[in-house]
Amino acid sequence: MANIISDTMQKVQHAVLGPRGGDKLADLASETKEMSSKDRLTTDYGVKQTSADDWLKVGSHDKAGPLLLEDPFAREKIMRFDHERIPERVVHARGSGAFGKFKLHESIEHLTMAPVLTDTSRETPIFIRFSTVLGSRGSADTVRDVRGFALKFYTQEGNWDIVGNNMPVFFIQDAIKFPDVIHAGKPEPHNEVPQAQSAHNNFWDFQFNHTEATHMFMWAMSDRAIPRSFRMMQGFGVNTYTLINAKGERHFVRFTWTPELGVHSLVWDEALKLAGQDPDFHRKDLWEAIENGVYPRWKFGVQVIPEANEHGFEFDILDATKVWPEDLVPTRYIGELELNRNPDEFFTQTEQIAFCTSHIVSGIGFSDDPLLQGRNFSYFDTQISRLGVNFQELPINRPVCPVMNFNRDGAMRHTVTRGTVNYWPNRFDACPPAAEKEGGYVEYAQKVAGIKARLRNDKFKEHFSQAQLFYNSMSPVEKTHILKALSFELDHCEDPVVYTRMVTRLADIDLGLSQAVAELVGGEAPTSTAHPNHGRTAPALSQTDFPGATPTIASHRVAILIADGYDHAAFTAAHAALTAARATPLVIAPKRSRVTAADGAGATQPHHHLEGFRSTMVDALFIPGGAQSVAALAANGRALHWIREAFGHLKTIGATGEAVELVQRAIALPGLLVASEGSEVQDCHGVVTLRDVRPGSLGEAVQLVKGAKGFMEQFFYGIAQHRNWERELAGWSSQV
Ligand code: HDD
Repeated sequence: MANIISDTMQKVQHAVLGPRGGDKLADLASETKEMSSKDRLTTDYGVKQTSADDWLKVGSHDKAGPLLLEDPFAREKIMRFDHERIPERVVHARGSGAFGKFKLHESIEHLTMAPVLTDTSRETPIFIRFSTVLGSRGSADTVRDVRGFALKFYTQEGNWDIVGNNMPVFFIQDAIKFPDVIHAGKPEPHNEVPQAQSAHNNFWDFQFNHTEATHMFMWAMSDRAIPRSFRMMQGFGVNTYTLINAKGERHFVRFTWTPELGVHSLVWDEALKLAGQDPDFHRKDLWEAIENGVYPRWKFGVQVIPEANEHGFEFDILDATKVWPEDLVPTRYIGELELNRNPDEFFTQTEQIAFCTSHIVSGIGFSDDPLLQGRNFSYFDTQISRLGVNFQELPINRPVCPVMNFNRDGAMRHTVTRGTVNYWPNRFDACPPAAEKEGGYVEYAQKVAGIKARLRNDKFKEHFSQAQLFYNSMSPVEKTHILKALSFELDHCEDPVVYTRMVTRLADIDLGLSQAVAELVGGEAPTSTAHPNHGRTAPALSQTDFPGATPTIASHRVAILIADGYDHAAFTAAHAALTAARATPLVIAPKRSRVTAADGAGATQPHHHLEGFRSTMVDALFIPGGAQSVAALAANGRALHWIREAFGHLKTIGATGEAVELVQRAIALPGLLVASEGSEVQDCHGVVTLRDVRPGSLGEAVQLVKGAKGFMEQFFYGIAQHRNWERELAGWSSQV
């Protein structure tokens, strides 16, 4: 019997470990099928089919009669199709993800015994799924919403999930409130309106009535809620976990990861337009970057508080509506996350992946954070209704380490376990629990005492201080965006009770803000407040103010606008420099048929035409000269709109030769001088121009530095800044 058990163990081990032990991709490959022309069409039960087109019928070849229900091939095909959909996630339904790895650079052995955080020789396979929260599976990517940022580490000691967001706090403190906050945000029950929006009566009614949400709704009204890319978001585990070291000591911990590309956002008008023009914008962006080999990376860090300091802060460190400000608890970056492979199939990988906050490995523990404790129940439960009780056997969910226990049966169980016993203890001593020294999960012996009651810690009752801290820490531009976002959202609330009361709530954050919003949306402007703004700020809350961003244009999309007769030399130089910098140049012309250069110097096949693609889908524009090309673009309303819109969205625009006047004409703002003269490069608020182009005069973008002399350096510097905020501060962006 012992042999049978160990044989079974080996088989299971092989099945879960795959040919290269511990490697998730190898594990998945062991069951992945490729389709080729050598394959033949079969039924699900393996019988080859001779027709893919005709249902079995009674009749003749010139008069086909009724269909026969007897046809097993047709019935199987239709039945499988009828059942293709599974319930979508009740929240975070819209999402996409990728595979990658976690590399630990610095061991935190003094804090935890989890090898994933102590063994620097390891690379741990990961899968990350990004999502919006409120919208259903088919909703748009760029809506204003919190973004889910869920990590699954396939460690050699079992799966570890951090089910995080791109914002460090949450709307509620206790999990019992989750259905309320979600019902309030989802489409309203009477008419199922609106889709994927917080801009409606019920959402804001809840925010007013539920003051603990105040801090979080400020994050949701900030630029963090309209990211430029999943690759440009910070991630946060939000909840307070614990780390347990080999000495049995415990520390409180929050997990944070910060993107190499910096944190960047869309502008609101762009986000609105993209929702219609390219609803899959974020999904495609992630896919494109990985396919182009520009792998997204995040520095992975921990904020740590020793157990003895638990009560040393003015806020409760177990309260998920509060950040641990970086000046009080700095983040220590210890490793790196990288995404480097797109999924093979969306459904079986991105859709079927199941995250559970309760999935932790030894050396990591929970805390008494009441949000986390409730989440631990909810995720496990929801996977059972979405995927079934055997959800952990699905290829994307199964661990890369051995799995063996006495859990059995249930719908769609497919592991076959040989042996005569399915319980512990058993007469064969089969599959005993592991000792701690064998890697068994070590429970921290936490002292717990008290009464049984519906309790809430006293410090949880303060709801405005960190909302103020967040607002105060924003740059002037970010503050303006929050004002506009609140004004947009409250304008969508038709019930005066909702928007007039919300205006008074804003006074608990900042009197000036509440007065400005009141003026825009209606409602009486408050003149005093019970909670005056304390004026304090904290680092790393503003997205322009956090460590780790290296200026780069890698993976940025740059449109090159041309028509017949374009300047081939300038075009080629820009195209080559962009490609060398690993940006993605996209050639856009009035038509998607070959465009010929001036003097027959060459020809180019555009990627898209001006109507099919829009300026919202790129990060910057370059327009080479060429009299005929520029005249054609100047006579094309859509081309002018491209330039104006990109300017309004604060994007860098580069123009050479005759295109300099085109840009001047398209933008046509008094006081904004974009035209350069002669061979001098001019950079006017991110409009970079060079009138006289000579061979080699565009320069190469070696460094992305401000005030560089060459055209390419200036242009690339602008792109790496993402947006030209000066234009917005000068009021120009809203005038074009
Ligand atoms: Fe949640 C999904 C993040 C609070 C209940 N949540 C879900 C996902 C993310 C988060 C990223 C999508 C995972 C995926 O890609 O499959 N949720 C959070 C964060 C929270 C949070 C950062 C606050 C700290 N969630 C929260 C609470 C509850 C839930 C308090 C319930 C008490 N969340 C769920 C869920 C979901 C979910 C209903 C839906 C789909 C799923 O779990 O797998 O169980």
